[in-house]
Formats: sequence, C-alpha cells, structure tokens
Amino acid sequence: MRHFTNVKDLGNLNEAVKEALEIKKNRFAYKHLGENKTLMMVFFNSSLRTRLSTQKAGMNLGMNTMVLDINQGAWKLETERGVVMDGDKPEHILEAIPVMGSYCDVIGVRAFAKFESKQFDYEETILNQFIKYSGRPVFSMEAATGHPLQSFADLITIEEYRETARPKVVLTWAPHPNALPQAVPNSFADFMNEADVDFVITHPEGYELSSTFVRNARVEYDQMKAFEGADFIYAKNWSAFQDPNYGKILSKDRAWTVSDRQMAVTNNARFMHCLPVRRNMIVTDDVIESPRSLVIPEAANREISAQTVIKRILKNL
Ligand code: AN0
Ligand code: CP
Repeated sequence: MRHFTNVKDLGNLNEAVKEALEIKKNRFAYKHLGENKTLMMVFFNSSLRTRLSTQKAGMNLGMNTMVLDINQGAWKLETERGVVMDGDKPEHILEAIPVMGSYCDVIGVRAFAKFESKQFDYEETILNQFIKYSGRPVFSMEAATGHPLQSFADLITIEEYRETARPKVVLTWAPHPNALPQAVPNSFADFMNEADVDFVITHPEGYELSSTFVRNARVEYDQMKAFEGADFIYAKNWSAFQDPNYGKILSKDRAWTVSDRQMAVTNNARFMHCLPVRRNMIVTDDVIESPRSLVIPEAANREISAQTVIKRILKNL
C-alpha cells in the first residue's frame, strides 16, 4: 500500500480484518519494521483518539513519531494557489508540505471539510496536496470526505462482536448543536457496502449523503422502522450534503436521539459511535452506559486499524 485514503486501498476487506486481528494478538510482532523510520502526524483539527491511537500504532511498529498541530504553534497556512498573501497567513501549504515531507517517511493528515466550498472539500484538496507534494506515503486521519481509519476499526469491532453470519447494521443520523462533516458516515457506508452485512441508513429528509458512498444501501426515513431487528446501531450526526444546504444544520430534533425507546425494537443491538459523543443529544446516558455499548472497544480498535495500515505502508517503502 502506498497511500491510504479510502476502503479501496485495503484491497480484500476480509483479508485486511484477518490481518488486523492477528496484529491485535501480538502488537509487537513487527517492531523492527519501523526502525529508524519517522511517522509525522499533521493535525489541522482537534483529536483525542486519532492522535493517541495512531502514535501508539507507530510506536508498536518501532517508529519515531512527531506531531504537528497546525493551529497551535505552526504558521497559518494558505491553501489556494495564486492568492496575494497579504492577509493573516504567513506560509503557503505548497512550501510547508515538501518541508514536512523532508523530515519523515510516512505522513498522516487530519484536515476536515471547511464547508466554504463543496468542490474544495469533495475534491479532497488538502489531502491530495499532501499526496502530490510531500513525496511520502500519506494516510488519512479524517479528511474532508472520509475517515477510513475509523471505519476500519468499526468493521474490526463488528467482526469481533457479531452473533450472526450477516448482521443487520443501521447507520442513524442523530442531532448535534454544530455542523459536522459527512466524513464518518461516508466512510462507514463505504465499508459497510463492501462488508457482509445487511446495511440500512436512516436520517431525516434532507440529510441524504453523496451517492458515491451510499451506493445501493437501503435508505429508510422512519428511524423506528430502520431499527427493527437491528444487530448494530451506529449513531452519528452530520450536516446536510445536498445543495443548496451543503454544510448546514436542517434539524436538531431530539426525537432522533438514540434511547431505550428505539433500542427496544432492535435485536438487542450493540450501540456504536466513533466518539467524541454528546450525551443526550446523540445518545442517552442509559444506552451509552449499557452493557450493549461498544464505544470503548471500538475506540481501542483504532490502534489496531492504524497499525495495520501503517504496517502495510512500511512494507511497501
Ligand atoms: C468530528 C466529525 O464529526 O467529523 C470528528 C469525529 C471523529 N466530530 C466533531 O467535530 C465533534
Ligand atoms: N473518533 C475519532 O477520530 O476521534 P478523535 O477526533 O478524538 O481523533
């Protein structure tokens, strides 16, 4: 693997999950693979899990790791070519990227959608600039349109906890006070469409995701109906994708907050969320604290998904 930006880069998904579960059994089996190699993680946005789990994954592989928070201590970066730089940004990303590349062997990038231009976001302008100008393998730590390390960890978790051969997995929209990216639901749909699961998406009207990610998944606007017989409930907020509402909040309807009311019609479903989660907006205290909640093992698997990806990149260096 050279770069990791979406599900396709993993090739055969069953093989990838198998490899991840092997790594989980012995995290230090490849500790010489990353010897004298440097992992650089570049964050344009906040993070708790991605920062820690990816750094841990690099350390398990014997790598040296460096973290740069662009908004804390680095120069603010201009991202558009041709701009007269007389504003608040002292450095251009077109110099910053190759400079960063010169100090490391592998680069992870977190750069959320900015919601200023749908085209800028959905062309993955920032992530692709890193791929084009760093001269290094690049992997997404959540970019504008996807969060594949998260979805890979989610798939590993579903594989570990599924009780049937083909579980019913429901991705449900839930309310949030802020406008959040579509990256997590996009990637989750991308992975579930490739996995051996019965996949349903439910959200209020107006929250339709890009057809590139939804593909042939079933979309059900009635949340209770969608939840019937589900084995896994995956909750997430996202802002509108469709024009003219791109990046806007259309609803904060707390009837969509996942509670015992909806969980009662499932097949004693497991509850999942990528975290960070706003309690009693996305999910009630009772559901997230219940023995059926997987949010902690799911977060723990972020170390495993990251390690599998970085291991594959190192093998190909
Ligand atoms: C981010 C999002 O929704 O994409 C990161 C999730 C992993 N969440 C927030 O900004 C709260
Ligand atoms: N799930 C996830 O990516 O969390 P962070 O934003 O804390 O990294």
